[in-house]
Amino acid sequence: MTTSSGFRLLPEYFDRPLQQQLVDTLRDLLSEAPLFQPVMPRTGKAFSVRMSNCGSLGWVSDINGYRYQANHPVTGKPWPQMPDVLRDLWHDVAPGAPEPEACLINFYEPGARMGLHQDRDEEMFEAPVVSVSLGDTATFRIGGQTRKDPTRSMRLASGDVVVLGGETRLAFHGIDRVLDGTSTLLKNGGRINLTLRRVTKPSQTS
Ligand code: MD6
Ligand code: FE
Repeated sequence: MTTSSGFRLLPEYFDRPLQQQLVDTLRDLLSEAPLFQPVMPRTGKAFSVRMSNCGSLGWVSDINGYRYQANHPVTGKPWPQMPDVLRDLWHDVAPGAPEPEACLINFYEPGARMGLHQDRDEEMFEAPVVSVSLGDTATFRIGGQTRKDPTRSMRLASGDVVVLGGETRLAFHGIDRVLDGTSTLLKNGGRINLTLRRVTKPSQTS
């Protein structure tokens, strides 16, 4: 077993009934904070995924750059609270880490992908990034800390949890493809990925 600081893939961490509950929770949450269409900084090219967030901070990308902000870019409202089931997951797989502040919700329609990237818009990298996959299986690629490092691929199925911690916290990773029709969890198919992060440094006094 790998240590809590490195890379971990926890297959079917959430069983089917829990996945279903999570989807129901997300449906309510997305009616409050609808999916929006992010675009790349500078070029304005649309991402192939749509996004939303929950928690005190949400990750957004627009023509001006990538950043965390407290409000939904379209509705202007604060992001909905992070559900307890996701906080519980965080504390289970990242024991001792400060509270998670952001949960990015990515929705992949069939055909959507996510280019190789690092998660590095946070102010601290000591806490891991924890992800949950729901719906259709995806091909996930992960490499090293530079774009040129060799990569390996693995499938992420519904209910799987990935932890990028330690030396893999800044590893390049992405989604090559989503395998259409591999899950019946989402009525209209597609895939949801949730990524939980600590964004700010915890205050020294607390
Ligand atoms: C995805 N995941 O699974 C994209 N980032 O759709 C990520 O970008 C990711 O799975 C940080 C940590 C784990 C991840
Ligand atoms: Fe990522």
